[in-house]
Amino acid sequence: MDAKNNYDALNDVSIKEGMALFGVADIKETRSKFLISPEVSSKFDYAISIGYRLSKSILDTLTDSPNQIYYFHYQRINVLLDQTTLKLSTLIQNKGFNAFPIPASQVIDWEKQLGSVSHREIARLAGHGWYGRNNLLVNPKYGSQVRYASILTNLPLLTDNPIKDNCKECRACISVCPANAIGENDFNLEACHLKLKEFIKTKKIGQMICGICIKVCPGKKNL
Ligand code: B12
Repeated sequence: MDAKNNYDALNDVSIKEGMALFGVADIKETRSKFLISPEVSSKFDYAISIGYRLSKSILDTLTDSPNQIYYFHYQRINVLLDQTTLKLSTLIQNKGFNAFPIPASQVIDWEKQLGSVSHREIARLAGHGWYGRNNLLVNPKYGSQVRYASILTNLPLLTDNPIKDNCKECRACISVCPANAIGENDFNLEACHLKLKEFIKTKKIGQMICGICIKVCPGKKNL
């Protein structure tokens, strides 16, 4: 009963903060793969995954590369995600448990381009979607138009299950990728990475972003 009450209370706050998705992953099997030390990760059995849905209207302004309004939108979403993980962490700590909020977009290893945990893998385990051809998590309702953040915790919580689905016949992302990084069943991360570095120079965007494979992946039941 505690696990359900805790889940519902945190879900309510997450919705009030503007999140479109909330779910909980059991991370006992996965936590050893995280970049944070095992001494830290072994204390946490669960990870909460929250997701913010991007503005369709802002994505509509993208043609073949990132622009300034998408860049600002990206930054503000990261701030909102991080504020929401902090608020949820406060609630968890007030209940006498531990919370380890993971920032939406912090890179720990710059050479290998790695964050401390994979928000995608946590979101997948929390039932938010499947890995798409575009290498992003695809949610049935919102497609890839969601950014995620996570909180590791030992608070007793109900857990969600991964969705068993895939992109099926949809190939909308393959032909539009400016880096030609998306194949039928493979994703060329190096090509994607190089193109995003190029955009930093040519588009005067302060971060490695693109948005094109997000724009064309709106989900099946999107409004
Ligand atoms: C560094 C980084 C990058 C690097 C690439 C690094 C990399 N190694 O992938 C660069 C700069 C190139 C990049 C680009 C982009 N990124 Co980025 N990036 C990150 C960041 C900060 C860390 C990634 C990381 O640590 N990866 C480490 C590995 C271990 O984890 P992973 O990448 O998720 O991959 C694992 C699993 O997902 C799984 N997996 C992945 N694909 C598949 C496929 C199958 C079939 C299976 C079984 C498993 C599987 O296996 C992988 C290894 O364990 C994350 C935030 C985070 N902490 O997760 C965001 C993040 C992954 N990026 C994101 C986005 C949106 C983008 C961009 C679209 C940019 C933009 N915002 O416009 C592009 C497009 C990339 C693309 N199409 O894949 C989102 C993804 C959201 C989503 N809906 O999926 C994240 C989660 C940020 C967020 N807070 O939402 N990114």
